[in-house]
Amino acid sequence: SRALATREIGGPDPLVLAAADTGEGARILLVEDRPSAIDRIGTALSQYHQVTVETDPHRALVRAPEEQFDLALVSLDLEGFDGLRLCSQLRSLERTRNMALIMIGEMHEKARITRGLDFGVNDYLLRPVDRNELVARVRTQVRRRRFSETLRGALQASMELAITDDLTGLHNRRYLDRHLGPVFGEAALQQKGLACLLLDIDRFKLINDTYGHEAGDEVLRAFAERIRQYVRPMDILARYGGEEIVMVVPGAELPDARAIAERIRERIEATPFAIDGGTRDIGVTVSVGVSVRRATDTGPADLLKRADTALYRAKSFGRNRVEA
Ligand code: GH3
Ligand code: MG
Ligand code: MG
Ligand code: MG
Repeated sequence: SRALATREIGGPDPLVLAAADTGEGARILLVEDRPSAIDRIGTALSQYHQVTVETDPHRALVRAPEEQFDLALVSLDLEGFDGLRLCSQLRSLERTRNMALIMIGEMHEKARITRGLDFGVNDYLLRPVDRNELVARVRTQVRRRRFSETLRGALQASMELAITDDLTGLHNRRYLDRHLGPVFGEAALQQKGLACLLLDIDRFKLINDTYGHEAGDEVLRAFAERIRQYVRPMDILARYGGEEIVMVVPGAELPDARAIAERIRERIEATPFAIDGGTRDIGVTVSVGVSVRRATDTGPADLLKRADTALYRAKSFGRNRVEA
């Protein structure tokens, strides 16, 4: 997801993309049961888009979320079915909520058409459908839809970037600061355990000095990747400082936390990191400061402080060890 974020952020300006978009090549679902209209609309649109015809509105409701269309054209006067209801259902389904929607109706159905526009159908066409108008309205909706998807992607990527550490791909300090409070509060409320592991590479400065900063970076990335393997979905893993990683484990009491820390410590010690494309092995050890939530803690800062103190102890007792 980091690669994605970087690409999206560093990529072309969405506004430039939108201007260049021809609005062609969309996946379109045509929900229509009149053979003459299917032929007329299908033929016109097939020139520019990939058109799927569905005469059965019930089937359309199943297919639309599964097949991810960019746009649906829905007839308002389907045999025995309210096309307006289909539109409203498509609008409320999670997977079709953002799909572009165009109604096809008769002049005398203006009241229903207005209701449709009111709950979010994007546009409409009146019968007999004019070919050029059809093509133009579809193109406009396709472009609008793509543009908003691009913006959505860019926004999500920038939000991800803001909480991600560039070097390791782990969450950053900002993420930790924002999430630890709620996690701590939840644990306190439920009177559940909450453990904090502060992991710091031993004599990392020496690794930089010996092998160079680039190699140091590589070791850091590999270190983060290895620790990532010990994390469950509900845990928080963040780069805390230069070569320190913090791991927060909801539900864990001291024995569990110690065991996790000890497993990681052993694993780091046992297997050196292969760097420079596997041409060089660098042996590393890690010291871990462990703390668990206490009833007297007033906030996450107390928890972090004790982990830090424990880490300091692990360092002064000779490193490559776990202290709590
Ligand atoms: P200790 O066992 O006491 O932890 O010794 P140490 O050398 O690991 O500790 P110290 O905190 O004194 O030094 C950490 C070093 O980590 C210093 C800094 O240059 C280096 N460092 C911090 N961030 C990065 C980084 O992103 N990349 C690289 N290569 N080095 C980093
Ligand atoms: Mg240090
Ligand atoms: Mg260190
Ligand atoms: Mg350090």
